[in-house]
Amino acid sequence: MRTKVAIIGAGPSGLLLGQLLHTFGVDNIILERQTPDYVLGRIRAGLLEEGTVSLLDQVGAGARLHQEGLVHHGVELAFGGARHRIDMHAATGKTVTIYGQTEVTLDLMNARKAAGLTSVYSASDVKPHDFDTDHPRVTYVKDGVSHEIACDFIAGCDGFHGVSRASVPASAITSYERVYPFGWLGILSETPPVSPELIYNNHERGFALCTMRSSHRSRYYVQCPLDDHVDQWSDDRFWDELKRRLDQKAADELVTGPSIEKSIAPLRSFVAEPMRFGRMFLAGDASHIVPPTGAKGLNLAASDVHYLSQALREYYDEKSSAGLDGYSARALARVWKAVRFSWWMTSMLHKFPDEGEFAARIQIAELDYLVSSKAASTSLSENYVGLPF
Ligand code: RFL
Ligand code: PHB
Repeated sequence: MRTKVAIIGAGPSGLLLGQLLHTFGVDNIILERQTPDYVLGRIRAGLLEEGTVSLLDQVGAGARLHQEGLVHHGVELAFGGARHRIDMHAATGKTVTIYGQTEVTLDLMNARKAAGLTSVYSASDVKPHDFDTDHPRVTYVKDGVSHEIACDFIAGCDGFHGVSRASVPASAITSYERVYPFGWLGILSETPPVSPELIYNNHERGFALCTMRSSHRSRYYVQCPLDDHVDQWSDDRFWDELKRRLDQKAADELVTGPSIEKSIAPLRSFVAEPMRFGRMFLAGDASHIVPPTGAKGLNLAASDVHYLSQALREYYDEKSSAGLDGYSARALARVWKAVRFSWWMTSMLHKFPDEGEFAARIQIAELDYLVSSKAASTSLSENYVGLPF
């Protein structure tokens, strides 16, 4: 088999890259380790920046998003028992859209199917080869049979635990990492959201986030110890802990119900540099991870593949390698700003087990400044709605 771009991973970055390349006439094949149902079952991100929405529009995968997505103009910060609204739209003229990653993935899968592009699911032992030469290849095994794809370029869109970054010699890559001493326990429930906009809560018992997937489906998170297991968290225990971390009005209005999903995610900031190794390019979680506090992970995956697809279009249409040569620096400049924002939001909103009352008071002072200063709340808004790309 031969293709121009072999894409490893059918998460949001691989699928969106595949569709963008298709609109530019660049053929591509996607290799994915899991089944489509497994990929669709991963409940993750829920908040899209305008830039991400316009990329989905650009590839013809935005129709359902515009029908079902919830457009938010503001966000709430709760601390010291009170809630404070930040009007992001007034500050920036921009909004964010609540639309689940599962739905984004499904829409992109359907667009790929409609375009008749090749995806190989349940591909095992996927390996990139010879990306330091002009003739890269990817090998994989499907149903016990070995296959090889010859290509011009490889796109490593295979997430944090993928094979692409792991195939690069250690001497060629530098990693930067911060691991946080807590996780997020999240549940999904078929209940109306407690409030029309998201509420980020700083509380002495720990952080809590009220978010949603639709007008009748809620998503809530509470900060929990890293070594907690979901089995220790009955639904009743979760709702009780969440209520204790909310302001009185939200606690009174919270509608509880059985969870339909419950999981714990560790929090990490991670960046691997560079994002290009010869003819292999990394994008999305394969090259960087942010804690979910700023809702940036999926949106960074989208800006990476935007830059990469532009560079590949330039290569094929204009015979210029300038975009490919500049990809890593261009993507990383945006990545690091989102890494900074997500780290800052995480630091300001969570209870750090090894830090005392001084750190807690500094957090409250910062939050108080944020909601009372136009400059500070504009800065938060600019980052939250997404820096331009
Ligand atoms: P993904 O989604 O991990 O997809 C990678 C794909 O590659 C496949 N794969 C392989 N395929 C073949 N061979 C191999 N050897 C392979 N190894 C792996 C995997 O099966 C998978 O299908 O990475 P991608 O595409 O870069 O997308 C990144 C996003 O999924 C991620 O950044 C977000 O989910 C992060 N995130 C959030 N991002 C936001 O923008 N807004 C949010 O509100 C938000 N909330 C979240 C989040 C992530 C969370 N968790 C659990 C990590 C909330 C949570 C709780
Ligand atoms: C979500 O809806 O799952 C979500 C929203 C905002 C975040 C993190 C997660 O910061």
